[in-house]
Amino acid sequence: MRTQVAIIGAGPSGLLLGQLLHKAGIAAIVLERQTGDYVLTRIRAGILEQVCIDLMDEAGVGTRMHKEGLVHGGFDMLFKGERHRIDMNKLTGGKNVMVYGQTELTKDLMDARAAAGLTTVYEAANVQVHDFDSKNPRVTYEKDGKTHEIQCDFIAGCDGFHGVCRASAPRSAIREYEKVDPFGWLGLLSDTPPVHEELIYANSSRGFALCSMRSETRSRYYLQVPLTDKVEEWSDEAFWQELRLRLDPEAREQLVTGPSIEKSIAPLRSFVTEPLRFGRMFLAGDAGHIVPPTGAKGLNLAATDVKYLFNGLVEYYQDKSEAGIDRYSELALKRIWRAERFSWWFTSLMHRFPNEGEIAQKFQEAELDYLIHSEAGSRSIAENYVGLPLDFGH
Ligand code: FAS
Ligand code: PHB
Repeated sequence: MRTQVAIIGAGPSGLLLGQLLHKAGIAAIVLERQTGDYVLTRIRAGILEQVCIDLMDEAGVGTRMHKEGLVHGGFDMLFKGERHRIDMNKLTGGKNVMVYGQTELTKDLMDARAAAGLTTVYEAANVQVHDFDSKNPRVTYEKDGKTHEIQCDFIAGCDGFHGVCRASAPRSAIREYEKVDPFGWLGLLSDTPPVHEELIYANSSRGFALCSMRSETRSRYYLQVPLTDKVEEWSDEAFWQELRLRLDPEAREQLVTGPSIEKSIAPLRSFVTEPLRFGRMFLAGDAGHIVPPTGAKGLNLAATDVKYLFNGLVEYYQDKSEAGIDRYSELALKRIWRAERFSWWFTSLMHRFPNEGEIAQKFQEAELDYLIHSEAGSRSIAENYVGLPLDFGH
């Protein structure tokens, strides 16, 4: 079988790239090791930056997002028992974010791909990438007891943090930067009305908490927990009890609890691969980098990697120029490191770090107090949270 671009991974990165390429008349096949249903069971991101929203529109899959997504112009920071609103819309000259779950975004992309009759091979086992340092890269995989081969011009490694593409890059050609945080996030999804109309990020002496949502009837909550915790050790009641202890009196009063429909613990890490290109194989999304979810950047970074890579591939096929694909890694990494820095900073500001003593909490509260009462400080948070423009240049 032959195609122009072989995309490994049917998460948001792979599916968004496939959809953009299709609209540009560039052929691509998506290979995914799981089933589509399994991909949709993973509860992940919830916040879309404007650049991601625009890309969904460019891919022609934004209808349900605009109908069901919730536009948010701000969020609350809770510390020392008091909430303070960051008015992103005012501080950024009118920018907002949208609450629209990654599950829904992925479903929209899956449905569009199926409706266009495009090939996605689910349950593709033992995917391997070959000869990506030549002009004739190949991908092999196993399905229904047979080994299949795809010849292509390019391989897009959209296969996430545990994928095969980054692992296949020559060790001598790759540099990996990593910082693992000494805690995780215990997430709970429930069909209960959100505790507040916008998100609440809480810095409490007991640990970080986040009150988010997926709609006006479905809530998403997170608690910072030790890495040694196991999700089965957390009953729903224990979760709600701990969340109450980390909230302010008003939110505690407003909180509507109910049975969890999903509960999981995610580790927090900062991770970046340099470069993001190995011959004719490119890494995009979590395959190339991971951010702690505090800044809601993971999914949005994946979307902008895809846009930069898509632009380069269009330039290659339509203008016969390699300038775009040559520039991909440098362009994407510039934006990636900005988001990594914000996500690390926000995580450091809001979480309890072991062995740092009570003085660390006092430092955090003093910084939060400064930021909330400084227009420059609040604007810095707002600008980073709504996301940098695609072509932010400097
Ligand atoms: P993904 O990991 O989503 O997709 C990669 C796909 O490749 C998967 O479907 C996988 O099955 C497939 N794959 C892997 N290896 C393969 C192989 N060898 N062959 C074929 N297919 C293969 N971001 C936020 O902004 N906010 C959050 O709250 C948040 N929470 C998260 C919680 C968890 C537990 C995790 C892991 C991530 C979270 N993220 C969050 C980040 C997340 O949203 C990612 O940024 C997003 O899924 C990136 O999308 P992809 O790059 O497509 O990677
Ligand atoms: C979510 O709703 O899953 C979410 C929102 C904001 C974050 C992280 C996760 O910073």
